[in-house]
Amino acid sequence: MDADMNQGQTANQEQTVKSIAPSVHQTSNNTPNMGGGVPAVQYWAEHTLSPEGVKLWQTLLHKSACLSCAWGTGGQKGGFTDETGETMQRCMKSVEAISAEIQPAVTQSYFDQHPIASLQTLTSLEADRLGRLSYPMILRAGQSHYQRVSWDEVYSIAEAAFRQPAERVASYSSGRSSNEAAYLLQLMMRAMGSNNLADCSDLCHAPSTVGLKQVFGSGTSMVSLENLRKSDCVVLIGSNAPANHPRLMNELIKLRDRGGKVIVINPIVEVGLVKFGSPAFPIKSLFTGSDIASLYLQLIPGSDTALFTGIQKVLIERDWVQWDYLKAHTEGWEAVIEQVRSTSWEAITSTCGISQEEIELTARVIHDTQGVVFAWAMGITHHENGVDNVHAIANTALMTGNAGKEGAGTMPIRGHSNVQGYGSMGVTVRLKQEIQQALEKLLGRSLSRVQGYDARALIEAADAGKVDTLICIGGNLYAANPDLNQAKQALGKIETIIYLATKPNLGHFHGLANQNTLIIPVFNRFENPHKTTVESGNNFVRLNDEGKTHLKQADLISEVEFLTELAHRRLGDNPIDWRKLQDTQYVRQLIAQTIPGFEQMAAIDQTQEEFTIGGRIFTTPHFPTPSGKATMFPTPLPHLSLPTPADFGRSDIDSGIILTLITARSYSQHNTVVYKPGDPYRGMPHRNCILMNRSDVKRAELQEHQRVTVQGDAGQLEQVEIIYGDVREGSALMFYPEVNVLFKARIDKRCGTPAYKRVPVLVFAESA
Ligand SMILES: Nc1nc2c(c(=O)[nH]1)N[C@H]1C(S)=C(S)[C@@H](COP(=O)(O)OP(=O)(O)OC[C@H]3O[C@@H](n4cnc5c(=O)[nH]c(N)nc54)[C@H](O)[C@@H]3O)O[C@H]1N2
Ligand SMILES: Nc1nc2c(c(=O)[nH]1)N[C@H]1C(S)=C(S)[C@@H](COP(=O)(O)OP(=O)(O)OC[C@H]3O[C@@H](n4cnc5c(=O)[nH]c(N)nc54)[C@H](O)[C@@H]3O)O[C@H]1N2
Ligand code: SF4
Ligand SMILES: [Mo]
Repeated sequence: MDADMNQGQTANQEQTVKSIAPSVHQTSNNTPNMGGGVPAVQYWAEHTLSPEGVKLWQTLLHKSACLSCAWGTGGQKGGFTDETGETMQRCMKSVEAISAEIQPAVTQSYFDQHPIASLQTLTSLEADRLGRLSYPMILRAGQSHYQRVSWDEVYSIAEAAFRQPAERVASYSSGRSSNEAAYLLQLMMRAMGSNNLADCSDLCHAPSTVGLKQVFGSGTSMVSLENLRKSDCVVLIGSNAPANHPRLMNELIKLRDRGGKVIVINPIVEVGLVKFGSPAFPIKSLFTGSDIASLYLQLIPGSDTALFTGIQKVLIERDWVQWDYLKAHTEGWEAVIEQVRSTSWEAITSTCGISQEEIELTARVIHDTQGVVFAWAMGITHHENGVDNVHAIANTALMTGNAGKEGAGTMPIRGHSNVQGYGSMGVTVRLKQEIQQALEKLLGRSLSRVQGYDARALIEAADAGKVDTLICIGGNLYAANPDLNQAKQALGKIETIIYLATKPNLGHFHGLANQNTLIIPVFNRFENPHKTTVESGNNFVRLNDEGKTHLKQADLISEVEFLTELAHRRLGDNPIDWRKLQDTQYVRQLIAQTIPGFEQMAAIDQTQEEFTIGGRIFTTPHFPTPSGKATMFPTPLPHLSLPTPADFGRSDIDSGIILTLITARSYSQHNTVVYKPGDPYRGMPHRNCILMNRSDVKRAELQEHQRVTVQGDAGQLEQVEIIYGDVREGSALMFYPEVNVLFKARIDKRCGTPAYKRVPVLVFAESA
């Protein structure tokens, strides 16, 4: 095709593309007409100019990675730089996270005066606002209050607890802490003979890790930030990046500026994905906003596999498949092509709710662009068929030759700021063989081959009375799980739970052990007395400088010190000299020695050179699989049926509606920790709201602002206010963690991740 023709076609196509890009609907009187914008800067200004401002600025400038998301801003080149050295890269989410960490300490008299029954009435926001934890505490069986406890007693309880049989001890972790703490945690657990290393990633991107590993032999993003900047199309699937990865929005703005396209796939029209006002471009973007989506596909939740099968069907029908690439660089493609061919258009469009015409247009945009990056988050992974979703995306990338070249590839957008580092360090129930062998060499004996518990399996095992001891390095295992009542009951059967945390959260008050619940207050990333490292979602390792805490007379400990001391007491000094590892330099030496791709860690203390992990970024189509080729897997279409009122045991009600509930984050929370009650960008004034499509509300004979009951298969929430939103008909949105009381866990069995984004609920009027 000659260049002119090509250009003509692109211009026409741009028009059509625009026609299905949404304009911003004012779904509620007060919703802003773009994401980001002035409120984000106002928040910045209010906080940085307030009395806490000095401390906040010191922290922002501290040479350490941002605490919040895995986009990974900050580090040795200063708090504001990304890995390419570009500055002005800290968003208000970072300020939000720091503000919470620089609160004063909760006083001892507070815990002396408030029994556990009173602490259990606190909301997530109230628990976080209590302030920082500053001394070790214990809640003993039969007692009503958390009490201060000496370090001697802490260690003697912990040591005894870890003398239980190895299969009855477990850990859970959340990727806020360092690579060094992660490495020590798994080394200690494995040295004790336990593989029970549950991690928040089990509830998050495990389907990406499992799915990508099967296809490409590597479970992380294959796209570097530099490569993202060379792409001319980003397909953004199931991500609310304006709230959860704000600096990614700058990349999308730059992409649109250079003539690239953004295809958004999401059942909800998120205002910031239509238009985003970025403080990084004050003149161009902040006040008027920049267009983000060129094409917005508002599909039925849980149907992404069907949509991608449709895109692949167009590629086959129009002969747009890169056959030479497929034959040379992939295996298993025949079965995938056959499956797509034999799937009818009717099945595809009725499953995903997107017309054939729209799917054809989408395929054309992907076909017409040079480098396509497929990026996704929880909208893809939080499903019973999460791994299929990931396979379907990877298949599309492979059929169009968009894997293993510059400016293209598959890019899971990771969650917590060091969640990926936790996986790399071996905190996983799917340990890589190379690491296993290296650890065996280090420990001088073979490791247990018993399958460990992932986060869901841990809850089930605890509920079945099979766990005696649990150590939690951060996180909130209680509130992050589906079915809060089950989570509480399960944790309540564990004899000893040790929580290492910076701030109190709901888990510390509801996730109580049968005998002893210990809370160990720890330094956060910018306070640690030693250097640490973390890994961003783009596979970039950052070095964090030592720091100091603002808390006066606090009795904090570093995660590294606690773990090494516990390991020393429990395991002695042979073959690992645990106390020597309190100096994190030595931990980095072990990491360099045993974790593939981390060889440069050996010199980082001398060079201070942050680095991209070896063997992860692919710019040529050779992958770390036995054959060097990618493996393709057929992806069956999901059967998306809904229950009936009778299934909820509610044949008594004659009004109401059954909806597919998406459970997600508001614009002002970090996972289970709520920073502000409402969500202005979705017009939701408080947390007990349900965002519904106007026509569903009418169909159910309900009204906006009416208070309703929302019932799932595990529980119900009452007095929930209906808010109109641009949600796909038949679905709705509510906020986690509160909503976790509603439903039981349905998981993708290949990775254990719960279907948080497709929860069947019955919504009905209170009077019914
Ligand atoms: N400020 C802030 N930043 C964070 C976090 C935070 O809580 N606050 N959490 C961190 C963590 S751990 C994570 S995992 C990430 C989470 O980042 P996201 O994945 O962006 O978070 P969610 O709020 O779960 O939003 C999921 C999006 O997927 C869409 N979606 C729901 N169902 C489907 C579906 O079936 N298909 C498609 N295509 N889309 C769907 C929803 O409408 C929503 O826009 O953010 C990280 N960053
Ligand atoms: N319904 C529903 N449920 C979900 C989700 C959803 O979308 N919907 N999302 C899931 C996802 S993606 C995830 S990742 C999980 C999140 O689950 P978790 O990671 O378990 O939970 P967080 O709320 O991130 O944990 C926050 C706590 O970590 C502690 N903390 C913070 N910084 C540090 C530190 O430096 N060191 C230590 N030791 N502790 C620290 C603080 O005490 C804070 O209260 O939730 C999952 N649950
Ligand atoms: S995008 Fe993520 S890593 Fe970057 S400043 Fe914002 S919260 Fe921090
Ligand atoms: Mo996550």
